[in-house]
Amino acid sequence: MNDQTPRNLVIFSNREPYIHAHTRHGIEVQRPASGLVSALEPVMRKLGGLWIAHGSGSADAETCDTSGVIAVPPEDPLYRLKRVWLSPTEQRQYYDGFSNEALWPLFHLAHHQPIFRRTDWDTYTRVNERFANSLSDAELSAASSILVQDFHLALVPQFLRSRISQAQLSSRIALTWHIPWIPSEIYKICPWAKDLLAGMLGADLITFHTASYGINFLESCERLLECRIDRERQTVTFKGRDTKVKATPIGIDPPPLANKNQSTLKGAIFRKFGVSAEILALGVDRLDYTKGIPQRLLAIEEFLDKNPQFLGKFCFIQIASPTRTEVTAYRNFSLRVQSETQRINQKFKTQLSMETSELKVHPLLYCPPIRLVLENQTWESLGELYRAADLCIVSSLHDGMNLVAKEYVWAKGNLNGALLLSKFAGASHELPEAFLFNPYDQEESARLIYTALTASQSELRERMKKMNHRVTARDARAWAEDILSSMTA
Ligand code: GDG
Repeated sequence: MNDQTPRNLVIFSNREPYIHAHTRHGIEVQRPASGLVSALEPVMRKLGGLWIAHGSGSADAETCDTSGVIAVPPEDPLYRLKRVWLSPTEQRQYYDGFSNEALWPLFHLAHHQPIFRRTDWDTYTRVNERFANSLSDAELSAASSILVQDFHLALVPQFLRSRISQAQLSSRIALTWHIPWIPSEIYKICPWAKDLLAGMLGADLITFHTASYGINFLESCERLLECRIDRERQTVTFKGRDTKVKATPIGIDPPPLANKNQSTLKGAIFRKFGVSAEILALGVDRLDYTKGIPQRLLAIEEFLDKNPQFLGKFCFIQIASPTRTEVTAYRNFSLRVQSETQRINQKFKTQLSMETSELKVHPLLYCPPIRLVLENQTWESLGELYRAADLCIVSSLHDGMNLVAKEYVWAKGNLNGALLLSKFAGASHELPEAFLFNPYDQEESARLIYTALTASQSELRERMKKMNHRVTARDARAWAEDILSSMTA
């Protein structure tokens, strides 16, 4: 073991915490917009160690040594990042294919048929093995805790396990699952359902964001594998080894926000996005079909149809950051959201200009009720939007947790605002004081927008206070430390 070998923590994730990219100004370091990275980075900074991830930046290879290692954070190195290289075909089959076209729709009940290709599965298996083997023998024997992140790397625990057993090491492995786990009747349509479970059970601990996902997982193991389930201890015994299953909801730890006045902020935001209104409603999502954006737009349309007194006063800004643009379903989804927005905005414009309309708004003063922003925002800009918004709508059709709900509550601090939150987002278990709704029920969703906008200030304050207390009490660091301590318990 040399000085550079980490003594303790190793993290595996698909996404890297620092990306080096060629830009007009030379090589720049970028931080990805990822809840997972922001939850684990503070822990890695504190404990030091090794983070293994896919080297995805255009200048990644030039900025690290011959074994793919670079010390980070670049300005003040505290741990090592080791990059795993993938060919364009591997990236297409392992990431776009099996991860995003098969597992993602499979685990989100959002009515998108998963696409299972044998070539994608084979590459997924090979890439998972490559990730596991990128940890050298010396690094493996020095690692006491290994944290494997999410569904892209479900087989890594099994590949590591065989090396750990052979070398008779005491390293412990946790797999943290960030998306839902579905009932076994649906899960078993995956042609490699058993292999995936066996891969995961190489871990000592598997965490989910809610207890119900853990229950579904135990049931999948029971139905598909020859194993023993102990529901009291929440363990699966498979091939003579125990894996503990635990609900460990992820928390957030965003950077601080400048303390600006809410109405000044709102004015600045309306100017920035070229809209004018009194009420600011907000949506922030990756442009993903699981987030229920079209359902949200239709609910807003029905709300305005039924409550035309809000026309001209209400503006909904949807931040929709482009994501997985290599996947056809995502490109089609983006077009659908754009055309739905145009249709709704045009409909109300036409309605207002009709002679019979009771609401006389001069065409030059007409402000479309929906502003769709298809660009990634800085954290500062997001924080300001959260703080200024009177209403934040999270309408996921299914979501492991949903950090946007927590970020809105966190950014509000002691200010008032209303959170409309899907019952099918994991966050709804921790935030029952939100206005909870079924995003498939358009009538209920529209009614709830009205209810939230007309609720008394004292009701909003009560609800927000309770949620804010819970979100700030259990941050990202608490989540990671909970996992680390459960691994050794
Ligand atoms: C997966 C699970 C689970 C969004 N747009 C911008 C931006 N974001 C940030 C948000 C938030 C994150 O991205 C999105 O997190 P979510 O939790 O909402 O959703 P997923 O990306 O699907 O995450 C999810 C999560 O893993 C963690 O376990 O909660 O259920 O699906 O932090 O703020 N950030 C910036 N600019 C943007 O335009 N900077």
